[in-house]
Amino acid sequence: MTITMKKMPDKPSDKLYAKPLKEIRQFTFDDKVAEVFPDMLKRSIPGYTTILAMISDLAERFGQANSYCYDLGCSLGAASLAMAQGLRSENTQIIAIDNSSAMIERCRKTINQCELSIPIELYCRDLASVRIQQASMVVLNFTLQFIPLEQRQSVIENIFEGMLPGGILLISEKIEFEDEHHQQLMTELYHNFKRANGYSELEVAQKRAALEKVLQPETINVHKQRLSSAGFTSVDIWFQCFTFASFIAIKSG
Ligand code: GEK
Repeated sequence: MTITMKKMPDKPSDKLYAKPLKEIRQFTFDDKVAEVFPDMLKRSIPGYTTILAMISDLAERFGQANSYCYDLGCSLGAASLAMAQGLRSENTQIIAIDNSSAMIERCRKTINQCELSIPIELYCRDLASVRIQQASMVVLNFTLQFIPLEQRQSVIENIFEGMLPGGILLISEKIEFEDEHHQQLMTELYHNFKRANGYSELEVAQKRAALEKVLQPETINVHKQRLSSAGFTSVDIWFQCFTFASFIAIKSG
């Protein structure tokens, strides 16, 4: 499906951590973050645009007729729009969920500006409270990392239960490594990537401190084991760069 925007919105650049802050508050998805979010993600997540393109391709391949496609932690709806672009199946609906009202409000405005032939329903909810049903595709694009560790297994099990046979789950995450030397090298390369994208040393350090208790990365093995133990049969990584990875898991048909 081709999506046409009635008017391209302005995209302000992320300067949230550019000045020295007296106190570094815990990172939240408030209005200030939502305003600069597209710029923030593009400059902070290696491969973000590639991952969105893959979400579109996978939606075309895995979308089933009479099913739902979920975007959990949708922020401004980038993954929902990518799915809408790829989907070809009949009577498919996208359900996009985020617990930040700042994100959902802006997401709604963006979606209203697009001419879509596939409906996108938006809900401001905690994704852990949503019962997944009849899903042919579920996307957790950099969202699980913000869910408390003790809830992650049940979130994945709930997704598995609600998926149709042959359905696909895509999870992108910040990851950590068991080997501390590799961890250090990947972190340094990632910080170089951020500096190359115009973030200063101060911005990198302050953002890192703000995210420290909020974003909890896990190892590749922990992710794979969780997905397998929930029942997914085909589980692997399709994208990896520095401290970021994207997994796909399929519920066998
Ligand atoms: C993208 N997927 O552009 N319930 C619902 N939403 C949540 C929860 C929760 N419990 N916890 C966090 N969020 C998007 C990018 S951003 C990734 C996702 C990042 C939401 C949170 O409000 C935010 O909008 C999103 O998850 C994570 O493809 O900022 O690194």
